[in-house]
Amino acid sequence: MPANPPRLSSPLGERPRPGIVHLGLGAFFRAHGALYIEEAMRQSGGDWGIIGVSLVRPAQRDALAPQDFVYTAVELGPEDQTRRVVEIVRDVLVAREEPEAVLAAMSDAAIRIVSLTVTEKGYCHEPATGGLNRDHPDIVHDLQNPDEPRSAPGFLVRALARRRQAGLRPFTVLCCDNLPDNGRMLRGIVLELAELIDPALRSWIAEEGAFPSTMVDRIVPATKDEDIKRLAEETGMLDLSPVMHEPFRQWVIEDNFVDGDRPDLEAVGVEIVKDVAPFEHMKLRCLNGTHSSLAYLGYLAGHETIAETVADPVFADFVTHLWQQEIIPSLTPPEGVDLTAYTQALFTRYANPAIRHRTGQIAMDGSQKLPQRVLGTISENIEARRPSAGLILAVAAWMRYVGGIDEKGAAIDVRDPLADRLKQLSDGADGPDAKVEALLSVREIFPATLAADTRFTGPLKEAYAALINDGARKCAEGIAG
Ligand code: CS2
Repeated sequence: MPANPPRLSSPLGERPRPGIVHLGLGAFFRAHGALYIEEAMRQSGGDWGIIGVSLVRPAQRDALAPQDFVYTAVELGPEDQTRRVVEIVRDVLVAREEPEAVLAAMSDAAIRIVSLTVTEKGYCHEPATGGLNRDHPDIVHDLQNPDEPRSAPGFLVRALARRRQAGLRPFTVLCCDNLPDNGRMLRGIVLELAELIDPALRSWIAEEGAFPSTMVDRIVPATKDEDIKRLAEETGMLDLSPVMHEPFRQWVIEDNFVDGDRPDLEAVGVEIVKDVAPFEHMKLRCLNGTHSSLAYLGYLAGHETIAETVADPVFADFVTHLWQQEIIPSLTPPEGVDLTAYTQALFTRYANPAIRHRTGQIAMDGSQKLPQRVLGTISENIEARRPSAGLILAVAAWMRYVGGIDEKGAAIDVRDPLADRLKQLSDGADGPDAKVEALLSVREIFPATLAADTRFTGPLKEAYAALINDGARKCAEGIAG
């Protein structure tokens, strides 16, 4: 790389006027929604520039501000790559530093959509039920300090209250996280919080607001220092916040916007549909369910990335078994979709060697992910007397993972909002069966009926014991072989 490459900056003077506030401006949205929205504006016009918000950390703003908020999106195919400079982001605010500026932006009449990628844990909900967790420290804080919120639901409710007071229309709330019925779930959370503040506000949001459900899909591993360095070498410009993504992308959105006001997304391949549920189930179970399964088992088996994991024939067979025997039979496909072809294409996406998606990254926040990715499929399979041994093995691998020690005796850096509690439960129990029982008692993750069902707990205990004795690779081989 040249000694001091110049900083990337906006090549065009003119930039789009904002129409969207996005909460949680991480790599995923910058490599997915932001690109679609920019393309839709280029194609059909409209003022849909994006004001990004980081809820807590300033890193994203600090990296993007000196480069006029433009960044490079690098598409990594198995053989070649393409680059594009993205200019749709106009500003980045850090909510923890300036909550008032965020509320002011969200209450501006020009803003018609507030979209979110705050990750599963950002909704302050109970993963097992989807309802608001009223004891969440950020929710407790937001009820006491409504004008200085911390949580995403707190910002939504306060900004909607201000709009109502100002006689403005509500914005459309566009949830883009991997949660089941994500729009409906977020609507429930927002209404519950609004009710605690002002029942009239709740009614207004319920009547006038819109919370379309969405299915989002693109594999976007966290950007690494080596990506930044390589890009600077290739372009001669320094971009401190590029995003690396696979070629594939899909966005399915329920046709439900306040006053129908939105970018012309169909023009650029977004599917606007009546019912997102079949797409969402397909993606959460086929992609995210196997991603998490491969992440825990692959990590324990010593594989660093998903591509490395599926390059191991044992795990290639294992994931194929999961799709064919355990997941596809649980699904009703969206009209016109062939699930076998869909999962074959998924395998090719996982195997893309240019995408270095770390198993440790996907393993994060398992307590928030397991219910919708894996446990729902297991429950339905048990009721329908279909096989579930592979998914149950994945749950056992998660239990082993959150115990914090890998197969070689090294410590695992477990990142999860419940990490301390999970470790205490595991450490405090004596022997494999007791550890499984202890972790099954976490109601935020395991519904009481499933945790008491011996058709689940029996095989789970066996799988956990086998993982301790034989290791993840051998256990996965036992399932698919
Ligand atoms: C992954 C997802 O990190 C994870 O938990 O499973 O981010 C996944 O890559 C995306 O949902 C793909 O669309």
